[in-house]
Amino acid sequence: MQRFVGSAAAATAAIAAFATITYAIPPAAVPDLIWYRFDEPAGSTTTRNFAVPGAGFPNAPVNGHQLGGGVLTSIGGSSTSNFVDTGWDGATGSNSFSVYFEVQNPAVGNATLEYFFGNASVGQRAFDDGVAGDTGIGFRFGGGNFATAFGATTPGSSHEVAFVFDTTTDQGFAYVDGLLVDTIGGLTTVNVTAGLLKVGGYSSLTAMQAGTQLNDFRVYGRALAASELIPEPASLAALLAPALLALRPRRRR
Ligand SMILES: [Ca+2]
Ligand SMILES: [Ca+2]
Repeated sequence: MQRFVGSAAAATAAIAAFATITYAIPPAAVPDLIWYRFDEPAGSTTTRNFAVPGAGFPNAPVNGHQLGGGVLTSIGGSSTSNFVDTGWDGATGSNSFSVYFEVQNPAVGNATLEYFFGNASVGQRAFDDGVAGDTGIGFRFGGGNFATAFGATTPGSSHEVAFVFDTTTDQGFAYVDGLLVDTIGGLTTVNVTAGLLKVGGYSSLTAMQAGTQLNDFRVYGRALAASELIPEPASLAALLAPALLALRPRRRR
């Protein structure tokens, strides 16, 4: 009995530690185009692109929006002056691509159409409200049809979001916290015009809602597989497994 209590205490401590983990495990693969971790100290005016080999600026200018606390925090306003300048034209041609990011939403939402990122030259854009609904993020892969990350902008919530465009099957996918929530087809490969991919805003339209925080923003020049986007329950189980295995010998004593 004493041993069991000890094991239970260890398990409780382990679970308490895991409870501090906010997000599921991000994709293991290093992005090849864009990877902003936003870990620069407050007041920094550029953010490093950790992608290998990377596209655009190695240190991307951060206009308007604020760094600090390991995230990018939106100040709202216009995307004309408030955005991260990737320095990359965003044109992926007929190649597949994927966008992954973490978002923390303000405690109080709104009904205003606001933009998270996009490339105006092709109308490729991610936005909340409007046709994305009150708590969704819609992404028009090439300016046309869009997939929706349902629930991704619920006020006060934080989520991992991924949009995957597989040009070999001409399908678009939206994932929230590793779970596939939307699949669309018939996109056609229209993402061919050079322009500028902005992060934290889009074209000259409204930047993402003030107080919205982005983290771990990634662009891959390929379609991420579903197996690379690990759902939270699965990742929690993976984290718990070593602790549970460690408990087993004690229980046998
Ligand atoms: Ca960070
Ligand atoms: Ca909004």
